[in-house]
Amino acid sequence: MEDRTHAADVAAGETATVAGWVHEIRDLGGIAFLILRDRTGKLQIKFEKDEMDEALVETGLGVHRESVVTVTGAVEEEPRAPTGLEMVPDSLDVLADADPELPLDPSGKVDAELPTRLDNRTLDLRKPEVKAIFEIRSEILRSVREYFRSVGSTEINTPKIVATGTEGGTELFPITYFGQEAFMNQSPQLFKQLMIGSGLERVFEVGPIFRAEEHNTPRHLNEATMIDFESAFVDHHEAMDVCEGTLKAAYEGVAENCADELELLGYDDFAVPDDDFPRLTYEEAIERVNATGELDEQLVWGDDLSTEAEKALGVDVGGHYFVTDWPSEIKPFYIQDYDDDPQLSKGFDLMHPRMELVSGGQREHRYDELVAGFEQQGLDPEQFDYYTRMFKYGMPPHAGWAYGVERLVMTMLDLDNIREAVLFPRDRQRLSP
Ligand code: ATP
Ligand code: AMO
Repeated sequence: MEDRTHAADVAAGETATVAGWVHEIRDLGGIAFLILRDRTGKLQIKFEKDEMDEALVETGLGVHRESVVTVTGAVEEEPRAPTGLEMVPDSLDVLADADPELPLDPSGKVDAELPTRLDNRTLDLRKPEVKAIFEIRSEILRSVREYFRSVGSTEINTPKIVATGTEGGTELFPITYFGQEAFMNQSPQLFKQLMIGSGLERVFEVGPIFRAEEHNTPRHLNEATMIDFESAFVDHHEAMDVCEGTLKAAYEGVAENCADELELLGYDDFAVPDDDFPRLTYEEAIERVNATGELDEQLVWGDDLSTEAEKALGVDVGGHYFVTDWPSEIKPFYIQDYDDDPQLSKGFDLMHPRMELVSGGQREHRYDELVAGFEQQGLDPEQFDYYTRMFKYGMPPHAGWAYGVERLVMTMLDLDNIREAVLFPRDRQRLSP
């Protein structure tokens, strides 16, 4: 519609054509209002029954809520209108009628439970505060891409149908691939590493990952989006620098470009983290968490950080922080160990006080050590030949990491459930829409 003006852009004294959804009809007797809603906001359309064409009044006030209409008319100043402007219609066309029985109320007057909202996501997203989450998610990805460009990183896309898994702790979704066993990929890990030996050197990917997590939690999905980064000729500390820069760039982008969305979500004090994120070693982290006295059972060296431990440490630190130098045995085979202490790895996690956001580390780039690492973790290096082989032909030292996008959105906006941060979540119960 070439001549369409958005609700937020109409000006008094002009004739305009607006298009959108019927948000509400308020009939006061002699006068009635149709509130039209589009992507940018709302506009009041005034119907003075005795002074206007009867057919126009009938169509305008007979239309069901959430129908799609286009209206042409003169825009006038009206201090009593919510936006200070209203339109007096010359014509109104119903482009798509809506059933009067709505499965949820997009005006937000009647609350709906999350499952109902997700079953009717199209209608749910008509609520400005729900739409705002996805505008912010889009801004996060835009600013992250811009940041990656500023650090000389090339965007790549790697296969999602693969022959092997990489992330030990989580199950794979099997599929059949022309009679052969195959899986949905859990992580771009091995492919992004293969790019380190290529001429690209420094790469990133934003893409889906699939994990057959059996459990149902507010912070796990079975299909999630990851932001992966991998760079040649850096160590794990330099990788953490980029990881921290990425998060700050995402917050800055949102602070700069999503003021309206933040306001809708009730943020008047949205803060971009500006301090350096503390880098605790794993040993310091468990000592610190034990000292809080919050755990029923003290952690001992070798334990993973439990959900309770992550929470207690989060409260104690009070902001984002890294945990570095993890015990080798709880980190994957591709993470490099310290030469002088093989029990200790160069893996790290970035934590938000509420949960883990990132895993990463310095990678094992030496062929013999890599193959030995497979064997130590009970994996068959033969199966990974497509990956290990390339380590024989000049693989530079490298490091990298991956963010879960939904967790980034969830922690940034303080959402209770990760499902709020994805349009069509996949969990144990939910396969459609
Ligand atoms: P990732 O799975 O990608 O590593 P994560 O935050 O789930 O990210 P995990 O290592 O799986 O990290 O788990 C972190 C901690 O959360 C572990 O101590 C684990 O016991 C705990 N945890 C994982 N899943 C659940 C769950 N469903 N309920 C309670 N605690 C859980
Ligand atoms: P990891 O398995 O820790 O590391 O995943 C990285 C980050 O992805 C997010 N994430 C998830 N988010 C929602 N639902 C899930 N089921 C889920 N699983 C993971 C988390 C997590 O911190 N290959 C390594 C990364 C690397 O070393 O570069 C990896 O996949 O935010």
